[in-house]
Amino acid sequence: MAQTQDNSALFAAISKAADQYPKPEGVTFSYGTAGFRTLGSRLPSVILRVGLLAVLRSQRLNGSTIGVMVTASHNPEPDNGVKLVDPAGEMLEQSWEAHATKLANCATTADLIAAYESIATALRINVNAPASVVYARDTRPSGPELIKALETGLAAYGSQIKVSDIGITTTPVLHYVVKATNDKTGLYGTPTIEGYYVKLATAFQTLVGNRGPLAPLYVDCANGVGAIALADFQKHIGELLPLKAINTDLDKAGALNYQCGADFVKTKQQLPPSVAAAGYLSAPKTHACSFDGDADRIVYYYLRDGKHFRLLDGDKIAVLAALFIGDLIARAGLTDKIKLGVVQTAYANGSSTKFINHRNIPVTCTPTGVKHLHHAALRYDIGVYFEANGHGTVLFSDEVLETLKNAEPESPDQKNAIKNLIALSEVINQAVGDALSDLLLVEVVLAHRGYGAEEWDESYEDLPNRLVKVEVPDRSIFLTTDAERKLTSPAGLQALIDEAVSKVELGRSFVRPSGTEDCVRVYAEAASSSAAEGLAITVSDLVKEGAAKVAAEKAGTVA
Ligand code: 16G
Ligand code: MG
Repeated sequence: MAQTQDNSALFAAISKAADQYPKPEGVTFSYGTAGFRTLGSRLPSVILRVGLLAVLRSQRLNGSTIGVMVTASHNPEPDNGVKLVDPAGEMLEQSWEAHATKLANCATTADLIAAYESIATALRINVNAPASVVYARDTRPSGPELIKALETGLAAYGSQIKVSDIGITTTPVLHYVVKATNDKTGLYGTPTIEGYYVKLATAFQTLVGNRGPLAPLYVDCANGVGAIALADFQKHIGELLPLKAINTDLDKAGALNYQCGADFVKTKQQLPPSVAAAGYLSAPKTHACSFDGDADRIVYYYLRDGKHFRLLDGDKIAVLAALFIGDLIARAGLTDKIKLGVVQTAYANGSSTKFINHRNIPVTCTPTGVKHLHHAALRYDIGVYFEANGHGTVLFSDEVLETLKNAEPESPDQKNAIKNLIALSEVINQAVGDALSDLLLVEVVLAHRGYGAEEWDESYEDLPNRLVKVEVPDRSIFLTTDAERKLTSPAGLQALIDEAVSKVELGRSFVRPSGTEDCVRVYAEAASSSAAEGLAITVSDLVKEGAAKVAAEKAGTVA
């Protein structure tokens, strides 16, 4: 009886909060690959409701801290978004995405309360239990208003829950803070932004050893929150690695991700105009990198012979990291004990996969999206995962860390290799892909190898490739299998694609519906640029015809 009364007080408070942020009419929200993402002005009600779900999730997990990140990553400035972070610093468990979508789409406050109650009942959650939520946002202008909506929702619980605002920071820092907060051993690191910098800086100093100071590095911050992280981090490493930040304008309207950042560089395959104009890369042996708007993605590049743009994307980073770690494992005498593997998606360039396989490192292919790669990487003792677009990290299992800490080295070289492997596990963000942490990883490997970007680039040559966006009446008819490499629907389309691919030297092509945009994506690669282009066009045409056929059939049925 008492319980029911308590609930009604809580639901009245939640209703009062939700009434202030009604759902906009005519919009259907969906918790996609990386949370909710759309125009920031549409999102206040969604953010409030995501806050409510964060509380439920925390209660379900015995009060573990859940993270809420308000960001739209590389999207244009007017967009915003929100995603939830699970206790180990991972993306929200997939089965909960449907709950998020459900709450976000309730038309009225009464519907919202009913949906909230039904989730709580189905999952046996005591809605009066304690909970803990930590949140952050990037630099988008719509951020403060959205955080206000989040706080309004969370305030409905009063002192029943613990709420912590860590302010404006990068997505990976929020993931770190969530993981560190929930780490009962206290070994992962201090659960603050400062704790993150200290952890990375300490491990980086160990890894650089007497190789420093390293050459200055130009970093395009996409006019986003990475600029803040970079400046703060610099204070912790002094001149050991001078970080020359470019595109750091956080106040200029429309500047975020505009003609700069990792997504621009990867999709346009060119330098950001700001970098080109400043001539940073014309000096020999200089390379640069770009973060995306929330600093969880990074790509590198340089000018070959001072002229030709060369991209060093997530695939190249994966190769650099995997080979280096493989060598350290061998030097540590632990080849039999530690299983190293690489995780990629179908977008990984075929040459990279072949190159890694030739070095006897197993490769797993998963569907697109960090959560898929992350879970597959957990199956290795040390799992290197990267999407070609620059999202990625390296995961060390608890058992490996134990093995390393208890190893009894038989030589100074073994001891050194073990020390470096442990430091790598600390410099690399174990929760999620992290541009800053990946940057440190790359610079460490280059310093150890004595490589510049040219030597790194020599590992393998990318096969020419094309990525095409195809607009179709209904992308939901495109269903995939085999880690998105094959279509199962529309019926018969895959056979036609296979036939087109078989006619092209080193041809490979696949089709998948986008998880973030209303389109279907076609990827094609081949031995030559013109063949890749031709294959992409052929497959795009097949997709359009297939989609039109299904639409016509449906129209026929209805008629
Ligand atoms: C999201 C994913 C990214 C993926 C991209 C694919 C996260 C954090 N982000 O941005 O990993 O590459 O979606 O977009 O998972 P698409 O489905 O539109 O091709
Ligand atoms: Mg991002």
